[in-house]
Amino acid sequence: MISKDSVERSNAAAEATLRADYDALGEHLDRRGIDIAAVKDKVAAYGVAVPSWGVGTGGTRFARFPGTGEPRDVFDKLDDCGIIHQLTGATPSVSLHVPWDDADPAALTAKAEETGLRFDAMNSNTFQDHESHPLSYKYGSLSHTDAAVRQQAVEHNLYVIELGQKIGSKALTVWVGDGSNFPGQTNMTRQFERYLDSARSIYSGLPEDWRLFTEHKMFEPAFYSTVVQDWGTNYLIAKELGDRAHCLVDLGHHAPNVNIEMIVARLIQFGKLGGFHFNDSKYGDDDLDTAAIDPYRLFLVFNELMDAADTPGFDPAHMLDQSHNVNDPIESLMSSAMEVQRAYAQALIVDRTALEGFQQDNDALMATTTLKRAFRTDVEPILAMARLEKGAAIDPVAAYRASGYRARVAEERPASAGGGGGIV
Ligand SMILES: [Mn+2]
Repeated sequence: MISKDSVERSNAAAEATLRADYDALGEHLDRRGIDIAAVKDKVAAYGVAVPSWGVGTGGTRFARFPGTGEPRDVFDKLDDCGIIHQLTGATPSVSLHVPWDDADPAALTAKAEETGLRFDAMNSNTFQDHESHPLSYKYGSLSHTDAAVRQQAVEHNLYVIELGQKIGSKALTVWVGDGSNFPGQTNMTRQFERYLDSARSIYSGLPEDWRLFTEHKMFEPAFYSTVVQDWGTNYLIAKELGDRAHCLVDLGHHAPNVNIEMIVARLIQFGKLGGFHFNDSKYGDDDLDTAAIDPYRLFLVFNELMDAADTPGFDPAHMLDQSHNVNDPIESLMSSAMEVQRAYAQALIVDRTALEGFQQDNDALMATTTLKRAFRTDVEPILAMARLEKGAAIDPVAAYRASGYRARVAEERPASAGGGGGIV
């Protein structure tokens, strides 16, 4: 961990300015009938899960340029995730990917305790071959033509659930790369039937208090067709499987210009929104940092979530899922967690009564201005004050850079290889 002194030094330099900004924003929001302390308390209670695979440098199909002090194993990853939570106070949980993060559950639990973290949804990996899996996933996993490969993939998912139960997780996220690269390569109907059969076998092994999230993705690694390619197919899966099956929306897994907030609204309306993988994209599944390209879209997603906030049992999982190619992953993940918090805070201050009135009166201009007014409000002092009050950093990136953490771990962690493909 970074020393408390180091964080306090960093905060001392910024605290007076923050208090002045917070008070000024408080007065401004008060004139709008908004209690800044109530917003701050909600923001302080908010958390987004960090993906264990996010703390390493990602890469593309072409190359990977590793940074220094990259985590060597899941325990190093948890150390890095612990730093992200220490400085932002916004990422209390970690989502593991198995077998990448397979380890002794007692050791995982002990490390989580040491780093102040808990475990969010488990992720199963059947999109690449593993030493412990004798059969290849080259032509798919849950929808493979060979029943033995499908069985191997199902058993892996059941193993991941079992591991998750031992470390306090309550959900399994399944994403498969199954699809085809040529028209005619696969019978699309038969392939989806095979997928559904396998998914039913996984669902039947799901503990009563667990949820199953299926994640759709338009393309890649299959470039002609993908078996779970969009939210419609994803909804069909969740509906076929049962009440504990829900759809996970990864913001990067849609065609450009798709109205993602509308997909979110539909899934909420029919009780099938499981959660999110937050990231951003420009062209495809670019896995860019959350809100790096389109913060307004992220806000509009949160606007839908706030609209449904009072729905009984509504509790979607919030996770980051992005690939870091040019930045220090810790800095990117801290910034992204804060961007998610920002969108949440902005959605909290939307004047919903006014919005409903304008919608009812078909006053399109004033309705959209109502959203813009919330989006344009600089809520940074609310986020920073929430961090300060919980002992995190007013400016997490500045505190991180001042701490020398990366240089320190680089001494213990040998440089990783630069070759190999990227991360999904
Ligand atoms: Mn994802």
